[in-house]
Amino acid sequence: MIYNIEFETLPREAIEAIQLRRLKDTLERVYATVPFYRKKFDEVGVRPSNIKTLADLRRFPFTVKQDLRDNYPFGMFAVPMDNVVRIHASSGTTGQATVVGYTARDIKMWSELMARALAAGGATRGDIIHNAYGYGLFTGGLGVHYGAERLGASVIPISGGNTKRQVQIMRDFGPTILTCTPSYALHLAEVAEQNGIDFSGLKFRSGIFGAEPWSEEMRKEIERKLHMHAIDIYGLSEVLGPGVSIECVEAKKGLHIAEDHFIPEIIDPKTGEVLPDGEVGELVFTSIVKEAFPVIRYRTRDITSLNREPCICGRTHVRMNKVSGRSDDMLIIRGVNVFPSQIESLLMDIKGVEPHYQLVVDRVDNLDTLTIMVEVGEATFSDEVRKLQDIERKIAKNIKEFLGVSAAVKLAEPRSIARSEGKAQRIIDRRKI
Ligand code: DLL
Repeated sequence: MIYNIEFETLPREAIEAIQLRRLKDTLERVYATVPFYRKKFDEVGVRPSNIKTLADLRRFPFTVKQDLRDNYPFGMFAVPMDNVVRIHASSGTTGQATVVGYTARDIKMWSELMARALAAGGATRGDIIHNAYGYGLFTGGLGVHYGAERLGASVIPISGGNTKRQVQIMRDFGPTILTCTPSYALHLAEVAEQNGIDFSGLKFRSGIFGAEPWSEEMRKEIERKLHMHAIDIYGLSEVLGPGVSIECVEAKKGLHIAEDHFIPEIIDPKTGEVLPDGEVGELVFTSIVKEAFPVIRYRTRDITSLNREPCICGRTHVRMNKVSGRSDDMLIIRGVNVFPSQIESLLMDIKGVEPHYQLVVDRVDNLDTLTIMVEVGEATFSDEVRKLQDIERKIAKNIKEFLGVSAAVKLAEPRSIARSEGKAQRIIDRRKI
């Protein structure tokens, strides 16, 4: 079902006319209200009034995650705090988190986009939605929740964790739509099996899975084990949260980007040059409706390509292909975004620990695991075992506290971690997705 038939099936010229009008408004607004954008535009000598066609957007500078961090927490908000009704943050509880805000109107439009997304994934108002995305600063839980209510469906706000109970609720409440990360979906299937529950006997029709990369092979496995359509949903806090783009259940081939709200571009991550449709590069978004936290040419670091072929579902919005990776070293561990540099700075805070470490990421029983191998100095290494264990515990505690991920920490002998001649190979990602 198409939730907003008028806007989701607009002819190309109409989409572009809306985009141009909304882009001009947004640029005027950020120039007037966000000192960061005013300074950046002035530096390269562009003015909002320079926008005559959509192609003129290319003259404007990119925005990157570091800019958000430099303006932590609220420096890039385009409205007074009086008008902000919700705050989310992408990850980390240190000063490194990126913080985003929403006005009441932003929440309304996000709900609309999530209602569209759920409908594209096969949901209708008669559905019961089992929402196992985390509720909290992460945008997944509340984003889906508001969309589900907007659609008129019944939402079970179960959030993440307590998997055995989730499985019981699935059996007892008979939900028809599942929303969670794809890896958690597979974990749910396993726990269900251990508890004698077969997904084929449950009522699910579609699962709407995202927040981390996943492959076509994983889609097949989920569909086979969970007996439902597996639909890809994409988004990021800086741009909105979930609902930026979604696959349609009819085609399951590429994610329709809500083009009346966001202008996508694909760039060469090295040169910043805009690439033609179909070429693979880094996805960049400009938001053209949001009030509290508009972003201009935000570099997502996600690698994909755009497809403008007409889709069998009737939606006219451009499709992005499944995200294949990132142009930076960000890891997504159980839905939490973690940069190796954040781990490094926590390690370096601990006395006796050396700057030689490796992060091993794996997937055990469909759940991500993180093991941190880190060297200690000679003096520390010859200490009692108990002292070494204390250090391991302290590191694990800090990582959990500041980054929100659980890690197994293994101290290694001095000089035991391979040295490299070029870039250090700090990340070993064994997950097969
Ligand atoms: O993950 C928003 C979201 C919640 C999307 C629920 C979908 C479902 P962040 O925590 O800010 O926001 O992380 C954003 O996650 O830049 C991608 O690298 C990655 N990501 C999100 N969805 C997908 C996806 C939410 N479908 C970062 N495929 C993004 C691949 C994804 N990567």
